[in-house]
Amino acid sequence: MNIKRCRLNPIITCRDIVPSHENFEVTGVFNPGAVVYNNEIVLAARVSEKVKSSDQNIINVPIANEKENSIDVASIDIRDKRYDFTDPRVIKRQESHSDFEYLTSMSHIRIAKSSDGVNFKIDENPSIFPGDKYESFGIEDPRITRIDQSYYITYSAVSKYGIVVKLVKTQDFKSYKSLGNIFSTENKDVVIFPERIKEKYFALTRPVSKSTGKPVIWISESQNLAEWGNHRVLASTRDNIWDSCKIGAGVPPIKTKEGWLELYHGVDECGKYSMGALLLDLKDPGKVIKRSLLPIMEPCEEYEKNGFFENVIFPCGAVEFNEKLYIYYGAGDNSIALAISSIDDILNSI
Ligand code: MAN
Repeated sequence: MNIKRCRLNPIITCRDIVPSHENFEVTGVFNPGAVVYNNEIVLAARVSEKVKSSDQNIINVPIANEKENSIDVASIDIRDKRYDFTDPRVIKRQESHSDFEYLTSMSHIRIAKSSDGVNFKIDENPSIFPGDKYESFGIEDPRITRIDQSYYITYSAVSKYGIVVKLVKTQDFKSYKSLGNIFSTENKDVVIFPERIKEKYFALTRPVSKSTGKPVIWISESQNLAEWGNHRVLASTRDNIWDSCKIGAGVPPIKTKEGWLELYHGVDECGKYSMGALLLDLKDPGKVIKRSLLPIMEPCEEYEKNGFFENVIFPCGAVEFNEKLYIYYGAGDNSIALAISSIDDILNSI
């Protein structure tokens, strides 16, 4: 499989990010949506931050306060036996039925632009910052889809109500209009197709069932991008291989001569996140034509294996640029990396 990591990887790291607040420390910049806009590549990156702490036993979790338009801080002592800190991403309450009580950081969305796809100029301020009560723990993993002259950004919003999916529209990456919660809890990894198919919009989604089964990729339809229906399973996990535990859409589907190409993430029994591909029917995207048996990329570089969270390749955006496919992915929940391939090479490998 002909796919090359950029030799300057990781191309964006925490050191490149100005914190959004003087008391904050950046813990990651990762999982970026990507699109070409005005001949430049625009990334919508997830930036995670925590409140600085002078005591190494205390984690200060920022929580957006919608009413006051301010940030509250939950100070948690890592010696507190009521909590479980084994997953660096979350703080769990022992014996609780919930997956977690707090996230260890709060994320927002930051724009970065580049004319060569490798060297990025990163905004000093957030573009989309947690605002309403569904976003108080942060907003994560943006994906961008261009439809006609507008850019639609989907992202996961995390709060005490769970994880929902939001949709935001922009024409210029300067002002943003929220179109509300498009999928209720728990859903994430939503990518919208770049054009209507038989007059309907389509999206890949990732609902999570609490009762049975594993998190897998679904497909939904809409007349107006706001209300979605005809939800059905598109692709499931496969036992004993790299995508056996969960799968989720990665980049918004790319139109090719053979079908819609979807680069997705799959998680194995050890919690390793790798990237694979699905090929969907052009006229009926609910039909899978092909699926990669082996991952197209799996974590093997230092920055993918040893980040904030180990062994993660998490693609959220890919653009056709200079006759190649530039795939932007989060590495180790810590930095942004670039892999370059071509649509033909990926199609041939599936
Ligand atoms: C979840 C999400 C992602 C993250 C991966 C790996 O799927 O929270 O944002 O990159 O886990 O930690």
